[in-house]
Amino acid sequence: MSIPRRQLLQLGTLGLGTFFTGKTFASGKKQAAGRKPLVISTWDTGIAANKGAWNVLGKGGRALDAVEQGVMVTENENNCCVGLAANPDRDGFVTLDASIMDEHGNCGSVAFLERVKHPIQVARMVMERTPHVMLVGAGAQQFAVEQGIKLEDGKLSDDAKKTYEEWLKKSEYKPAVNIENTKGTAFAPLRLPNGDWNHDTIGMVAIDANGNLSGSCTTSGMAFKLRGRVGDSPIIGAGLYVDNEIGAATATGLGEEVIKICGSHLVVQYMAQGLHPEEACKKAVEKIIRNKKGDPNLKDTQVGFIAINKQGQYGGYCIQKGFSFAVCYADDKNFMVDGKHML
Ligand code: SD4
Repeated sequence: MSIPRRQLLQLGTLGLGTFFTGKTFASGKKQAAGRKPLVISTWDTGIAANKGAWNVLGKGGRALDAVEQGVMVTENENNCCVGLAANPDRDGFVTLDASIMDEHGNCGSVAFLERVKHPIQVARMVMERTPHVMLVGAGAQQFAVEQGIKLEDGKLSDDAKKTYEEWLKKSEYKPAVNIENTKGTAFAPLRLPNGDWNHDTIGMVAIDANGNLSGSCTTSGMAFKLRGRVGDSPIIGAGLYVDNEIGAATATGLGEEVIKICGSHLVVQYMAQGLHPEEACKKAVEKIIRNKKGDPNLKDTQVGFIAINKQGQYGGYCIQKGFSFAVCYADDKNFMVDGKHML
């Protein structure tokens, strides 16, 4: 097949996979057709969050609104580790990080934010109402209040208080994020009423009926973290990245490792080279594993990525067994997928 020069130029920016509209990728593998609209999000809490997003997407709404509404469902849950009901830092304060990105490459984020129920809303306000990308700490809180957001009382939820008091007995600082599905650790977060382990982050990426992509990520970060610690979730390119010409990705797990490789941006760049979202996520996971070669902490490190591309194909990959993500593309199609894992 001969490709006209103009289209060849496009290949440079969009990647082979995009050009071939999702049927054959650079790897030569046949790929399943994509879906639009589509939303995917991390961990079991993603099912409820996807429903929130689908309320927007299913009616032909914008992906940006969907990813905001979707993760707000999780931020709202009292028994959930995302949002104000989450575990505190080592000084007993819940501090929240969130980011959002739209189809135009606009983005906003907040970090080290206290007493705000929906950090994702504030992240969107930073994006839409300021010339900046990121606000942190007291300044982010002040901005939220100026925008009409009510501050909550800052008390720990009953479950978080119990977990924190238990933790204080040893005050051992040994973060082990999200391997609780398989092992259970001193840092294991709350159990949901149905017995499932809960997680402290939700990352979500979506494509709407018009083919536009957006993403969001919101978290309380690692339980019992050092005061002031910020993870990957509010860092554009690390915990979240969207390129409307290529795809969108988000991350969960040990944020430090995600930041070191600009994880979500890397996943999107792999998709730009023509890799399917799952392959792209796998490549980013491999990079972390290569970086940590010989590090005894690798066995206790979890990172998971999820991604969708412009064709509406999706995938995820993680370091350790136990990571799952929720996929939704119809009223009656909202299901969990076990992330493939390296170790
Ligand atoms: C962080 N990436 O703050 C977040 C934690 C996480 O499920 O994803 N937990 O490092």
